[in-house]
Amino acid sequence: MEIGFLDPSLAPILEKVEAGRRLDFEDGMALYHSHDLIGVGRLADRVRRGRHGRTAYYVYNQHINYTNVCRNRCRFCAFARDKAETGAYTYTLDDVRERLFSRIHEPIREVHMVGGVNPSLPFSYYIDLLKTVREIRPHAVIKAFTAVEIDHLAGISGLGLDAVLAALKAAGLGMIPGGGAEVLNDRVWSTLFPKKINSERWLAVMGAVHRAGLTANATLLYGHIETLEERVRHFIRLRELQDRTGGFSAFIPLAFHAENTQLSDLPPTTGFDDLKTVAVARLMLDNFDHIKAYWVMIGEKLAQVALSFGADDLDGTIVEEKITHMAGATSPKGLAREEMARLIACAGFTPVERDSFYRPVAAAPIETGGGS
Ligand code: V47
Repeated sequence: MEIGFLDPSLAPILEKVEAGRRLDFEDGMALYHSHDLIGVGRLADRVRRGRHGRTAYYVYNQHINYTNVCRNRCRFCAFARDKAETGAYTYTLDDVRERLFSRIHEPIREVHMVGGVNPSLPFSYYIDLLKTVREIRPHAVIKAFTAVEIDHLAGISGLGLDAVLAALKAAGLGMIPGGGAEVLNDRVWSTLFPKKINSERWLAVMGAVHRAGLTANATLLYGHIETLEERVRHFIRLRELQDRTGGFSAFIPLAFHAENTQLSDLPPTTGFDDLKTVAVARLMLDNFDHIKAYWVMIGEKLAQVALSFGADDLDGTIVEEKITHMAGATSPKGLAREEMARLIACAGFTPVERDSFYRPVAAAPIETGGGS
């Protein structure tokens, strides 16, 4: 099919895409600089359709943010608190049980569990957390602990990366979420999140995760102080690790929300940039299977449109999202399964409910909570 571009600089990129040739840094910049959003979107859609046809995925999931106490205090974060600060919380195992049981009759396939780097919690807490979820939700995949938390656990357990991952796996860890990468760049790291692991360490932890046989996602936090060059370099660094390990499953662009953060004077991302970033990610990350349009960040309406700009997944039902809503997100806190399917179908795609590994789910079993 012919693509008529308004921007002639996209034509050589189409040639590369059609020949299956890898896009380079300059191509990434040309895509970002182009005002032909529809042209960029059609390029991304071509690649998306080659991989996934008309399928668009979603997952029935539950988020649990077990603590907001965090010693890193990143400047872009509205979620974190110091231990003694108003609003600080840490769930006990009973709190976690209560949250899981409150939704026990729903066919939840994935429990997404992340929190702050809380120096008061012993390693045994994390193991017990995983065991608790596994006991109550034996059929769900536990996608938990970003590379930042894994690094912390390797330190406090004294086990190092490989052994800590083995211990977490044995306790029920099934997959690693993509958070904590932010922008894989030293300038952005030292300005916005200097107490957190840097880009080299994030990539090293993810390398260990993949070596341990765990799949992981990857993210980019965009729309703050980063430059377009830094975004494109971020994609290339992720792509290089993926070439070596093949361990990444999905990429999720995260649109920065400024409210209640130290960057609260920054404007929100635009719809143009949100769609462009989904499309550029699809085109640059040629070795990633899945690109998520995370509706929490960009709203469910734009996420639906993003399915035609390279995304093949809307993420999940969620129900109680905290990190972005504390930073002013106006999207709902959760979406019903029927609404996810409707958004996808109305955009001309076939909704497929999936598990964490993109296996289609037929009739998900209702858990009884470990035999009760
Ligand atoms: O690591 C923090 C980001 C991430 C803000 O792997 C913010 O399937 C916007 O990683 N504005 C957590 N973003 C979310 C995340 C995620 C979400 C959904 C699915 C998956 C997955 C991963 O949110 C953090 C950070 O990068 N974040 N503060 C903010 N103010």
